[in-house]
Amino acid sequence: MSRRLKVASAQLGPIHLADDRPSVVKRLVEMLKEAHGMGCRFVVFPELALTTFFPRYWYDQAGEADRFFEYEMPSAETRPLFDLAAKLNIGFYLGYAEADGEGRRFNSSVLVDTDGKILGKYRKVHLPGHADNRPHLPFQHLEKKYFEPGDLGFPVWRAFDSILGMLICNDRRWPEAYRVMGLQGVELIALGFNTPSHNIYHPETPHLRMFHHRLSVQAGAYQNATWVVATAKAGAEDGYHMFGGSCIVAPTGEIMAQTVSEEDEVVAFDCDLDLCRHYKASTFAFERHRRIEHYTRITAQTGVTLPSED
Ligand code: CDT
Repeated sequence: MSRRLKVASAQLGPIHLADDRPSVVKRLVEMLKEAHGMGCRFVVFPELALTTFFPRYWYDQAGEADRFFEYEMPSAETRPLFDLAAKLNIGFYLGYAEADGEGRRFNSSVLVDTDGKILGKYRKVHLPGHADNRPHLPFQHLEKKYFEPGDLGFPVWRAFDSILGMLICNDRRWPEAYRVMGLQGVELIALGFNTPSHNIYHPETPHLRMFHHRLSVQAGAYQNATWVVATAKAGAEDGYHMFGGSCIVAPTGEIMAQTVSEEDEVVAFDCDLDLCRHYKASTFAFERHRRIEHYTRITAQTGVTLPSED
């Protein structure tokens, strides 16, 4: 008998500055119910799923950005989602802005089990963007101002009869992130994202932006023999557009399900977890084929070291 896990990618349409937490949690609750109705046991919500993508805005007054952060998880406002999950016996991944109570702030996600209890937490490692004020840009990308890089590494958990890991948005463009989990036998990676349709640093067409998103998650899935469930927050938030393209990717690298809208939308797929084993035992049998003696640069340096010119 193969191991199967029916999962949902629960994409959110825009969340505007004026939208309050209870209205957002209501939308998440509706999608959790929909995923349950589809027979899913695990649902992946987006990155920063409780608020607008606030790092596009420069706030310089002390405390001005505090309202975007969660000070406990679950809180009174998010608890209905956790309670419903326990009632329906369904687990989920939820991205949110974390204030840890000791003055540190992270772009985080939690893994919630079918009893509504938090099983694990991940803090985004690869923070994109800048920390300084660049008011001349059409919008900003201030993750380096509002968050610290994650300090928890890339752990995996035994959950839902699988080995499960988490990533957040920009992490998906970094092969090292997948590989660290691949080396722990990961079988399903949950990943939420908010990706602006326009690159503020370098012109790119929306088509190319979507291509790079799919290229990254499909390559990460294939090269590590894992399922990847990538879920967007999409559409125009107060006029700032982000693309959709939420998808469920097989260990073959193929997209098995994807959203078609930029609204709240749930897509599901019944994942055969044993499909991972085939690739983990052949093309990507790490223990037989990896040559770590040649990989030292990967952990020894960040930037590029050019060869000498003489
Ligand atoms: N949220 C997030 O990480 N977004 C980035 C946009 C990078 S452009 C500065 C992404 O990789 O999709």
